[in-house]
Amino acid sequence: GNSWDLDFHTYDETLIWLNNIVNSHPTISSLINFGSSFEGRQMLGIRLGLNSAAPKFFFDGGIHAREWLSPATVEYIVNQLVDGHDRGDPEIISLLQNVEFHVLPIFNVDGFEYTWNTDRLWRKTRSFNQGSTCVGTDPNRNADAGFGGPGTSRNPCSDTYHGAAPFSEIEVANVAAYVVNQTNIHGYNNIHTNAQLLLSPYGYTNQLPADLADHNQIHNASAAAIRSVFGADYEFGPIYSTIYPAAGGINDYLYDQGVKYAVAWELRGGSFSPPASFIVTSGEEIFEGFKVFSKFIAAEF
Ligand code: 0X9
Ligand code: ZN
Repeated sequence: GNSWDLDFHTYDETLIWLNNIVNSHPTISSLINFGSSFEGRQMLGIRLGLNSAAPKFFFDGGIHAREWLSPATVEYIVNQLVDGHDRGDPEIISLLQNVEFHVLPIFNVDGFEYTWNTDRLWRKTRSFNQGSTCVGTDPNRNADAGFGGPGTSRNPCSDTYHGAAPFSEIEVANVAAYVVNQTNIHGYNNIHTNAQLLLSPYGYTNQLPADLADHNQIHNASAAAIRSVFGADYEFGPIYSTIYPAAGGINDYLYDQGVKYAVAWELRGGSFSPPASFIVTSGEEIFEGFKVFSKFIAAEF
């Protein structure tokens, strides 16, 4: 493993880490600037691949500020892809030739910073709400996918507050616009902790998506690969029936915009603040599932 993966890292450290990778690997990577957050922080990500004509797969971590294992696991995956390339691992080289990865390690940058300096269990964004002293919107209830529907709150003080309007949160609008403006993008994974589930559309309705059978197939294969590492059981299925109704999810929005495999994975954890030793454990098992998921995309598109 990489020494980066032995600890959780701040927003500032993560910017340096991204810049270091791109500076030392200009042929396989470049920076992605998704725009600025509500408080003016840069939302910085990385593109990784050897073939810009390959189907694209976007994944992000840290949409919920307190879910620190999520950015850490996303960063573990990036390190595995970079290190695998550097040592000439044929499986990783082939992956980088057949899929182009677009990655945003920390989605909710303002909330994440707030968990480091003020409130470890903060979840939402840090935007202001008119007529309320409560701060923040749940970015995972804010997309234009059944907005305001089941599993959302209209109370700005709630942790599942849907926000004033679809895409009122600049961070959610930035990510949605970025993905929608890509061509040939077929995978999107919005990575959370800690329910240990592989979730697929929909969260806003109990109606089943047209691609349910393919979603179940890719997740069944991913879950088997994850299980092969430490025996952990990750169940899978539509958000609505597998965890609970939750409208306004960005994965649902992107699915309805045509991204066929627009999913949300819930990592292991048991809490929102597991010890740093969980990073390598989570990373090792999730990377196996992630490779299987990526290979399905490479094979189909
Ligand atoms: O409630 C949520 O947003 C997710 N659980 S969490 O504990 N990480 O907050 C589950 C909902 C997943 N739904 C979508 N991605 N749409
Ligand atoms: Zn979450």
